[in-house]
Formats: sequence, structure tokens, C-alpha cells
Amino acid sequence: MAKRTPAAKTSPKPAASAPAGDAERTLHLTLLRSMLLQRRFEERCAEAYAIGRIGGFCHLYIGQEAVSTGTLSHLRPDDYMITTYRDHGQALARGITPRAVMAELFGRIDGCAGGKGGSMHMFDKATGFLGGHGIVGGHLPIATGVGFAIKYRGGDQVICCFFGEAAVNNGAFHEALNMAALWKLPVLFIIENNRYGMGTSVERASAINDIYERAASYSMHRAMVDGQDVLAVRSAIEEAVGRARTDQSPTLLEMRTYRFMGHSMSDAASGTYRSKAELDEYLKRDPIALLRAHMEARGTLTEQVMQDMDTEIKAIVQDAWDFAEASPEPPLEALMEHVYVDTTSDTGNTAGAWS
Ligand SMILES: Cc1ncc(C[n+]2csc(CCOP(=O)(O)OP(=O)(O)O)c2C)c(N)n1
Repeated sequence: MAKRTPAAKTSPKPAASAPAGDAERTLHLTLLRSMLLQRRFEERCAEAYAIGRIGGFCHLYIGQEAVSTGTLSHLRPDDYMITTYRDHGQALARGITPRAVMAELFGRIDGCAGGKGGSMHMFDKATGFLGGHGIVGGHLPIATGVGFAIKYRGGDQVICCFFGEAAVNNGAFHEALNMAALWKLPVLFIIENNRYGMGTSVERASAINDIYERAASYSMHRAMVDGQDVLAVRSAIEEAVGRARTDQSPTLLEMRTYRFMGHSMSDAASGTYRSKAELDEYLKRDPIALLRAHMEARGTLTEQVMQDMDTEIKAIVQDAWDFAEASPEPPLEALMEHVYVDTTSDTGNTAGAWS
């Protein structure tokens, strides 16, 4: 039987007469706060990069915050996630502290990967954040492997695997999906379709535009989701997580989103491959503005509350910056630590290994 969900998922609109309750207000404020933290944090990342505090590659997530927030707000603490190099926002949304993320970006010892991973390689065992990966599509088979490990151990956790739409043209995508479907593994494959792989539009790279339909090859549950609408993301994730926990079957979700910045800091403004008119059109669907408008219409957000939240978040980000700057660089002697795991000794040096 086809496991098809053809229509785009949009958030269920509350009945006009249904007043907003406390639970709704609390949830929406939490979602708004998460997205705003990512936005303000990354605005400072751009600044830190420009003055040389952050080196190497740096890919901002600005514009895509509804995907991380809507997805990760629904996971349990013992679930897992794995992602690409565009990982700062997701690290924050998963609960890694702004201090640990900023220190990592600054290459300092208090960073979540000890300052050795940097922008593209956030990692945090405590929150089940299994990386930040730089090879496009390379982490999808790892996600399938984690799904296998969960099932083998008899757990009911899930793993969420985020990747860009360009990764679906990579062989690893197909191998990972096939095996996850064949063995019924609790993996949520989440395509963040922001329309461009560096400067190449999805239309120029993919034979089909409805990318979620690729899951048909593996008879896998699938859906397209409005990735700018955090509530739509949450409801799609709720359904997929429920299926993964009870039935241990995987899902492919295509979240239609857009990055407001360039691919990386090397084309920070917008890039030459898209028009300003296109960017302006997508800016009208800023995920933060959309939730804000929704809450104002529901009577659950005032201008004052929004301003206070913004002020508080800016202070948190400044604190993260100050903390990162005060943190030392890793010592030279630590250069070769955490490169290999010693599997030969009796005790086994498993420092840094995932258990
Ligand atoms: C296997 C591989 N090929 C090429 C690259 C170079 N590369 C880095 S990012 C990127 C574009 C990826 O786009 P997408 O997957 O859509 O993610 P986005 O950057 O839009 O988040 C490419 C081709 C790479 N890192 N890995």
C-alpha cells in the first residue's frame, strides 16, 4: 500500500472562536524564543566572522529557524539528531548552551567539541547531537546506523537526520533510505529544501521538483511541509515521530524553506545566482515574523513582551561572546587527542566514543 501524503502540511488553523489557552501561549512563546535566539546568535556570528574571531568556514542558518525549532522541540532528551555543517541554529535548538556553541565557533577549549570542531562540527554527547558533518550526504548512512542501533537495543528513541536538498543527488541518500525502509528503522530524514546547493538551484540539479517523492522508491512515508511555518513543522514531526516510536518505520519530510543569507560567509550578502526580487519575496515569509503575527492575531503576544524577549536574548548572546573570548585555546599537546579510539587495550580508551 502506498504510504503517500501528497499535500503540503500546513499548521492546523484554530477555529476562529476558540480562545487561546495558557498551554498554547506557553508553547508558542517557547517556539518564538528558540527561533529568536538562533537569529540573534547568528547575526553576531556574522559580525564575529567579519572581525576574525571565527575562522574557516561558516554557514549561517538565518531564515530556516522554523525547521530546527519545530522539529527539535518535539524530540525527547534521549533521542538523537545528526546534521550538516549548517548546524549552529540546530545546536541551540537542541539545547547546547549559547556559551558552548560560541566557544566552539571561536575555537576555544570550552566549546562543545573542545574547540577542535568549529562551525561545521558541533558535537554534544549529552544532548544526543551527533554532529555537524561537512561531507554532503555523508551522515545519512550514519543516521541509518544509529536507527539500527536503537532498534537492536530495543529502545523507542528516534534519530532526526537533517540535510540539504542537494544531498538527495548523492548515492549515500539512496543507500541510507533503502536500508532504513527495508529494516524498518526509526529514522526521520528531513530535507531542508532551501532551493540552492551553493549557487545551483534545485531545478538545475534535480530531475523532479517534489523531492519528497523520491521516498516512493523505498515505499517510505513521506510529505512536503511548509518549512517557514513552525507549527506546520511541529505537526508533521509529531506524526512522523509517533510512527517511528510505535512502528519503528522511517519517514522522509521535505521542508520547503529558504536561506536569507548566502551559502556561507564567502557570499554572505545574497549571492549572484538569485535575484533580489526573489529574496525579497521570501523575506515576506520570515518564520519569526509569521509566528509573531499568528500570536498577535491570537492575542498571545504584545509588542512589549516581544521587545523584552529580544533584549533578554541579546544579553544572552553577548554573554556567550564574552565567555567564548575569555576561554583559552586548546593546548598544542591536545592536538592528537580524540583522533583515534584505542580499541586494542584491555580498558579501551573510548574517550569521545558514543555509547
Ligand atoms: C560530497 C561533497 N560534495 C561537494 C561538497 C561541496 N559542497 C559543500 S556545501 C555544498 C552544497 C550543499 O547544498 P545543500 O545540500 O542543499 O545544503 P545547504 O548548503 O543548502 O544547506 C556543496 C556542493 C561537499 N562538501 N561534499
